Amino acid sequence: MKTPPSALHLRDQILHHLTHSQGRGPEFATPFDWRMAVSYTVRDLMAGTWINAFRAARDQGAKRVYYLSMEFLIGRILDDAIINLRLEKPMDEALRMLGLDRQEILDNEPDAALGNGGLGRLAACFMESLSSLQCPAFGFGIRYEHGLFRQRFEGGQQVETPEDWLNQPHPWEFVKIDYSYTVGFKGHVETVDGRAIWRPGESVIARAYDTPVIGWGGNWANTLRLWGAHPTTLLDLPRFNAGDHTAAAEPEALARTLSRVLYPDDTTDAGKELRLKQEYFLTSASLQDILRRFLQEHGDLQLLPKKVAIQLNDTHPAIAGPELMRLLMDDHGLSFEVARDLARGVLNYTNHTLMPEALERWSTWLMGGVLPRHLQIIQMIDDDHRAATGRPAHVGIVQNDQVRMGELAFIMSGKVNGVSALHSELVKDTVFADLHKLHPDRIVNQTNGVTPRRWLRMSNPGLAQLLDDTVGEGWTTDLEQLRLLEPHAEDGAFREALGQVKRANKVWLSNGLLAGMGLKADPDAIFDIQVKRIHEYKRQLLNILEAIALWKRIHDDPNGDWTPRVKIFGGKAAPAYWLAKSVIHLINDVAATINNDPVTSKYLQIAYPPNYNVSMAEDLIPAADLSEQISTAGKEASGTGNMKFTMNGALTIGTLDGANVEIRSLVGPENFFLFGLTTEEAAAEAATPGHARAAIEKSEDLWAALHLIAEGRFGRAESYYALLDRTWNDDPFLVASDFDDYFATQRRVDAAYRDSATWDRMAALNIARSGFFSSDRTIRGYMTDIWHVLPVAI
Ligand code: 4GP
Repeated sequence: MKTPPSALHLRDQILHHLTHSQGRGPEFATPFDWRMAVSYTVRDLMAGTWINAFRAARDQGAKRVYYLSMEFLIGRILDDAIINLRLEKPMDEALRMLGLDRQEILDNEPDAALGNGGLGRLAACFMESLSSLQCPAFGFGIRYEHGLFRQRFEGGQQVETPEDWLNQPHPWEFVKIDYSYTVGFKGHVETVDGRAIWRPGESVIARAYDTPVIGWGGNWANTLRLWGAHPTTLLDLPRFNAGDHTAAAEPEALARTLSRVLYPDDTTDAGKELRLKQEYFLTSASLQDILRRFLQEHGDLQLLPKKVAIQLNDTHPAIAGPELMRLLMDDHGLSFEVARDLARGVLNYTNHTLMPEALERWSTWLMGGVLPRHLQIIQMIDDDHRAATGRPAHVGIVQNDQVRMGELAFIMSGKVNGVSALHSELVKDTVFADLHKLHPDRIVNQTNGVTPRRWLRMSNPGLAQLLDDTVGEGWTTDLEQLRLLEPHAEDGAFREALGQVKRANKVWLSNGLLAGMGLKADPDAIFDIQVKRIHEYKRQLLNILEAIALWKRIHDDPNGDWTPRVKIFGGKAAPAYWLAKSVIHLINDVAATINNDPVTSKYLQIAYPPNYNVSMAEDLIPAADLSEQISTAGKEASGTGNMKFTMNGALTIGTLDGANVEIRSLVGPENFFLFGLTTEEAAAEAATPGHARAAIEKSEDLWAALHLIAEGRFGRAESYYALLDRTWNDDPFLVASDFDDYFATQRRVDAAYRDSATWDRMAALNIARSGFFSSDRTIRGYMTDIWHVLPVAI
């Protein structure tokens, strides 16, 4: 652990950067200037460590990990860096000396929203754990100018606008213009002297933008390298001079489009082509960079598997198999067999979902047009695999004129992993059942985790302090030490202190909700929170229907002994997913009615703050009493939000899905509110004709809730006909079948919450038993079982 600098030193450095980096005197400086000056001051404290870490890995000839991901949902960096460098105290003091408001500085930083959901936030947690564990690694991604869209509500409906985080200087990155690679597309393949040569028809330059990721204690930093796309020729000068100014800028426009947005709508052919190009852009630039470094450090290509481990985060970078083989065969002259074995020796693939829409498929027509040489290599890989395994005809990469990226990733990987115990078994039984039979040792499990530095120490300082005072600081790097709390769960004074921490977090959140959306939320009510992407399988619909049914019951008996509750939702729907958007609309419409009902509003309120992101999660999760993890069993691969809530002392209401299964078994079934069908039962139910209608007709509460919507009690009924129709007649995610059990379990939650000693005891045990869900444990698992890499001493 490094000795942190003094407050005086920090103050002087901040003033130095204000003058010399921002060009401002203190009396003219805006919050932005101050935030930049503070960020540069903190960055200065990471740069040396960062360079030393890289040097140590190189000098020791260490094996490196490369994490390829289309998403890195980093969020804000400043506070995280302050915490990991252990600068909290001197920095607070320095800011005080300068008369600055710490929170104002932190809130000035835009979220780096370079991701959509779980997969991207997992990648960010992994980057932090890799550095904290001193595992030499690079994260490779795309420097999206706009990241994920910003969400607003208009008339209760989601409206998307571009995120503009790069519309201002980004203080954390270092541009490495010498690390620039040409990435080609289209064109044709020629054979010269028996060797294939791809002559691309278009190309762009990928340039490295590096952000150091500092680990706990400031001993090690790895690199997050984001590729920005630049034109190969800056300007078509002859055309410009001929007066055709717009056409002259075409090369620039072409390149910029590539790194402009995350998830362009790919319902059109142009959108599909752009998405495939983005995936190839990331993959090709990263592999060229990996090979360059490897050849400089080790020379002999045969050593690749000993020195390089590449992780493919979902199928998005699955073109890595053919691309690496292309580089090895076409540029380095290796044979197909040697290139294939080397590629399989370094590549591994993580599957993050069983949802069919996520297992990417590209038409051979598109693949052949954009990446003609890769399509040839994919055919060779497929033929070779068929010959080697004698597999059945329906198994393989190219089927029905489509290239199946899941199969490609599987066949080209040494290991394939799922992200929770249940999910990994389902991967074996469902999406990759045939391939698993052929390669029974390939699929392994690595249950997800989250970094306790950001998700406890940083986002919940009150709880972190209580934990430090009670069991010492050791949990920060060894989360299993939270077990030491168990005996304290029986101690009334400790429970009291824990309850006070939670209440303070709820007051903070209430103030935020009041300021942000004018909602007065009672901090003594149950704070019941569901935050995640809006998706049918995650069943926000189940949650809002429960709210309607409860509202009706309160209305029918306004003098009843109700337990006050504030239901909080957060999340975005994919722009083209209209059913999910209809659920957003419904939640907002129901909220508008319920929150304005004088009879019920002291018992039930609904808040849906727009534009859920990492920073909002950091405010919401520490304030939660109840964590909603209510997906249809068998559909959520793991979840990581569920882990964050548990660690922060929320109790879970959930199904036996994803990592909920492991959470429940670790915290103890008596400390978890379980409901709903199991994976097997859900599959059987979904296959039963008329299941939805039958379930609705059995349930008085659900029947009433659906009728209230259909009668137009919450906004215009026509807005919800499609949603209602789907719920009555189809309901593939079994909202109706699980409704009554969910409703009854929520009433058990109400009763439990009234006994605060019991509730706080359960909360304490949830925290104490959450140690398994540290991403340090997950990364150690990858290091041992998949990457075979060791930490490096410095
Ligand atoms: C998510 C899964 O939905 C979630 O269960 C899991 O915890 C997370 O990946 C990390 O493994 N999947 C995605 C996606 O975010 O885009 O498929």
